[in-house]
Amino acid sequence: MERLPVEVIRSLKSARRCVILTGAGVSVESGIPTFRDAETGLWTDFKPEDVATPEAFERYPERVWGWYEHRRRIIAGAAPNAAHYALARLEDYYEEFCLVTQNISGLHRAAGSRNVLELHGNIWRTRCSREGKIVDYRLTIGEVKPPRCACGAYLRPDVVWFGEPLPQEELSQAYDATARCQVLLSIGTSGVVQPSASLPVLARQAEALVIEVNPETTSISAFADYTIRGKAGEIVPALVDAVLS
Ligand code: BV8
Repeated sequence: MERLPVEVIRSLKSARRCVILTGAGVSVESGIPTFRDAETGLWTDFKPEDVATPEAFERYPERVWGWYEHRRRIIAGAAPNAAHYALARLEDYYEEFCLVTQNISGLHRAAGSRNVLELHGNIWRTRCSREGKIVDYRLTIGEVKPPRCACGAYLRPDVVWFGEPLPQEELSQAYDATARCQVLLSIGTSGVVQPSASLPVLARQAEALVIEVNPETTSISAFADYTIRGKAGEIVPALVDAVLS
């Protein structure tokens, strides 16, 4: 594992307000494929516009529901990894701490993180595609036809598809926390999807220190003061241990 820059530890230790941004890469060590890693990415078989849009659900409800079923099955077999648990340990160190995630698996909360903003929703929540209300539907893994709401419309995963707005409350809390933070740690995101990918830029503009943990270079790397190349499951626990020691 790459040596952790002393300045990174010093800055994380001295900061009082911290924002974490996570993407699919933080869950790789939990066995959940990322979206864009070519050989394993979930999109390998589909293009985002094929399955993660309201139009796709309108045209092929069973294909879209089936794809989320497939992902629920993968996530149901996954547990939080050392990176998730380390971030949960870090939360109480700061006066202000906000974990902003693009992931829909719920693994951060399962690991004990409390102040989590799910910008793209949650795969375990289901809502009526017509009324928009959350429906307490007992999901059975393997069901390939989307169930129907009492109103007759299809139920859908309560996630944010391309072309759909992000949840206003979570997004404005994420912007506020980012504007106030002294350090933003971006973990396991390619920085492709907007508006989530703009948070490191906003943090930089707010003169916060931006640190990236990712095995690859991403579009966020250009805005990062420090890029730590490596796996979240190894780097993040080492970072947190150093901060809390
Ligand atoms: C909106 C659904 C407006 C749930 C997802 C501005 C500029 C350009 C485009 C746009 C823009 N504004 C809007 C857009 C369009 C679009 C967009 O961003 N398109 C992109 C493709 C260009 N954005 C939207 O449509 C958003 N909506 O802005 O609406 C609006 C306003 C009002 C009214 C109407 C409309 C909605 C975006 C949300 C889309 N939904 N998911 C689901 O099925 O999951 S996005 C999807 O991508 C997931 O949520 C995922 O989390 C997210 C981001 O991907 P990453 O998490 O970064 O995953 P990725 O595979 O890309 O990268 C993984 C990384 O991990 C890699 O870097 C890899 O190196 C690294 N890694 C690998 N192994 C490890 C690791 N890191 C650490 N450790 C390891 N071991």
